[in-house]
Amino acid sequence: MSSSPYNYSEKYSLPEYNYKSHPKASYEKNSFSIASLHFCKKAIIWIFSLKPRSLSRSTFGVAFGYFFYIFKFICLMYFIFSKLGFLGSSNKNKAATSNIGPNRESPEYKNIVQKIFTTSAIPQDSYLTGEINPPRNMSRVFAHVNEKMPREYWDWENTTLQFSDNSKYIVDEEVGRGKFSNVYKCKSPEYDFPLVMKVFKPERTKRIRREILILKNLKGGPNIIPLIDVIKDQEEGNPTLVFPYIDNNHWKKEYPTFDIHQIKKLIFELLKALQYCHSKGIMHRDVKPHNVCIDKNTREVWLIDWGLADFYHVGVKNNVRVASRYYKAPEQLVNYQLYDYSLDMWSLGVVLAGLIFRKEFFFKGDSDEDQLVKIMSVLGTDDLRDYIKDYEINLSLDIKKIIEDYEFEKLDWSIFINEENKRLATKEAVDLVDHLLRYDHQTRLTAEEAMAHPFFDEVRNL
Ligand code: N4N
Repeated sequence: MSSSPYNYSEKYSLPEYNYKSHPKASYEKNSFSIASLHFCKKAIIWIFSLKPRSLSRSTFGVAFGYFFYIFKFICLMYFIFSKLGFLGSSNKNKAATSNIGPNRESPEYKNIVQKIFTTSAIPQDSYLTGEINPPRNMSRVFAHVNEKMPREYWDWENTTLQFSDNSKYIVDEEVGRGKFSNVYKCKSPEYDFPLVMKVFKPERTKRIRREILILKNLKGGPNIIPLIDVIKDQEEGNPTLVFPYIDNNHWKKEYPTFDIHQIKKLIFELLKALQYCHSKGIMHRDVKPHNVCIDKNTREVWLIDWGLADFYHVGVKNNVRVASRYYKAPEQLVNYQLYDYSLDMWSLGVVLAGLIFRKEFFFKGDSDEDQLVKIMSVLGTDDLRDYIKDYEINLSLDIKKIIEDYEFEKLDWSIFINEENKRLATKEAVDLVDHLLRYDHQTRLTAEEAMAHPFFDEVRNL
């Protein structure tokens, strides 16, 4: 496969792409698919067509026949119920090893893709729990997703860590260093594609459980990095997550080369991942170019590092000290803790603004306070004051002083357009940025609404 940027659109066209050839296509085998339904149907027909009397004419034969008949019926029922998940507790242990990652050929996966691709005609009921006129302090969409799920779905504090055998992993070079973890390239004879190990630094065990539960809940979602295994590293025995290795260029080198079509495709793929995780009650909370991997060869987009992600619960206060400064939303900077999924939409808006205006960082503050000033200098101070009033936000003295002392007019987006970026900053692109970068988080587009924006007309049905 060539990696010339001119073939970009071809690589992205869904019908032509041969998913079978991709190594990742084979991870997930245990989901309840149409194929297993057919198997169940066949098995039922087989069992009921088998008359016990036909086995033998002796009394013993008849008794044995009936016994066999009932035994098979029980086996079949067990099989069906376990597939349907009624016997869920019995396959908890298997989860860590074999069944993680998207099987892009499975009917469920295709359904998800189908649903997300046809966003221009969004059916109303796809908003599941959507509120037309939601109260302040509550997400406009997917507000009650976690309430409706069993406790095990979101109660990460009460999960137990389970580690599989680590002896088959062979560690290569280090590829990344983070605050909470180091990432090493590695391989295993079980997988014919390269892997990475994300080795956590000690004392971080609480957070790891949250990350693992979230990765398991989101497995198979579009463009969500699939968790392959959970092990202990061979050297120190620290908890370690195993993912596929993504051969990617550094975003600082790659993003300045993007044309408008590549930008649309990238943002649209990220929206699919965000729409999916939000619909599952989860906010990523650290959307930034660093956490987006674009495969050099296949051009697939993956949203990685779910270490800061968390479950959304109505009325539960969240820590505002997450995300990287340049992508922090106003609600975090003014310490409004009842934020929701729309936090990710701000960060995505900042990524998009950086792309279309060809700025490495669209808002580049030297501190959290300065970050707010940078945002105010673009969006103006009046709307921020309205926002603070509307949501009755209690400000710290420092922030209060900043908001009172500065006076900025809201800038027209057109002032950011120059000779260099005018081909990217089209009317639609600027309009989308304008609908994502809003102080009032309830007025930002949701991921689903953003996917319906005309900016994506060109890429929506690829
Ligand atoms: C995560 C996560 C992180 C990675 C992969 C999957 C999940 C990766 C690289 C490739 C890489 C390659 C070249 C240079 C630098 N990390 N890093 N990094 O945190 O969830 S995949």
